[in-house]
Amino acid sequence: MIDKIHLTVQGGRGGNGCESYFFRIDRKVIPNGADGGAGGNVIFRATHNAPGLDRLKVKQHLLAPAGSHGGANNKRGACGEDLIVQVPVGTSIYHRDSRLGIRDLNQDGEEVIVARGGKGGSGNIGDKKSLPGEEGEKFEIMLEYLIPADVFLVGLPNSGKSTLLHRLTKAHVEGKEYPFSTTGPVIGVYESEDYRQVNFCELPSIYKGSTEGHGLGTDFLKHLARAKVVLYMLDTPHQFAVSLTEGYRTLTEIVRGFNPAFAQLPSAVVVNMIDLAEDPGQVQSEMENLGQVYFLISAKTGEGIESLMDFVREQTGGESNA
Ligand SMILES: Nc1nc2c(ncn2[C@@H]2O[C@H](COP(=O)(O)OP(=O)(O)OP(=O)(O)O)[C@@H](O)[C@H]2O)c(=O)[nH]1
Ligand SMILES: [Mg+2]
Repeated sequence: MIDKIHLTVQGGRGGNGCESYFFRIDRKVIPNGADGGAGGNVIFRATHNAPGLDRLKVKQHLLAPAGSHGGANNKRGACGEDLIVQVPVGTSIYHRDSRLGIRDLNQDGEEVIVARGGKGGSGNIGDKKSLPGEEGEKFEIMLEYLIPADVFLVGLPNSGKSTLLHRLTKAHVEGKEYPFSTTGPVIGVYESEDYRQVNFCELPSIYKGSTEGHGLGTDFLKHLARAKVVLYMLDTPHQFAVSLTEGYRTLTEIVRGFNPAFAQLPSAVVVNMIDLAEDPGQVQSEMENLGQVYFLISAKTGEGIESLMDFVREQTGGESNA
């Protein structure tokens, strides 16, 4: 999945104004050249149906159609059509050099004019001077797509994130016996009894080696910028950590190291596979000592998931992110 691309966008050129004269029978010369039409704008529109940004990679220079030239006999040039570029909901647009934000497109149907078309030149009608059309605005821009989910599952390898996501959202993911089976972010929509939707996203697993370039790296953590809640997933057998506590510390340290602001996001610890715990009481007391909001669940049997979802609903209350 490509989630960052550079593009050049340019509004259409305005049509030229026309210089033309009508020679009346009484020999009077009347200027009748019309104005050129304005060039089309380049507009970015967010939609849920848009394919990823990959498609835009093919054409890196987007130019809106020009306006038509003005004609004789007072015939105005037609305006150039707007060029509408569909991007997925969750796309942010920046000026490439200054990194200044132009707009975050977070709603279906939201749109922004990024480069305006040039004005059409005036014709010589009414004794004006006829002028050429203006160039359209031209900008170098950067598009970045961040997954617009409310709840992100961040966890150790094989901790059961896919299994939980599948159980809650029927997303097309399956829990697999081997670690790192999820190689890119996976999105699923949970629908509560009151028909409110909560968007979930499983991120690929992280563990101690991730920051040293092992596993799948950490680049995907950038998507947390849109999170309302982060669920840190651990598993009672703690295959990828010395202990649950150490596993939790590893996860939060990696996230904080990636972006200190992410440490402030609302979060909870989810200890999965409680059905496999030899001593659930011991797990509970270890979590009490951690001093964080925690849930003991089994993504397999469903145990504990109801109270986890009460918490999620409370944290994501109000409107969904997408
Ligand atoms: N007993 C038990 N097994 C579970 C539970 N949750 C997941 N599993 C199993 O644990 C294995 C790993 O589950 P996944 O859901 O793939 O874990 P993940 O965190 O998505 O792992 P990766 O993305 O591959 O790193 C699978 O074989 C699941 O069937 C649970 O609550 N109890
Ligand atoms: Mg997975």
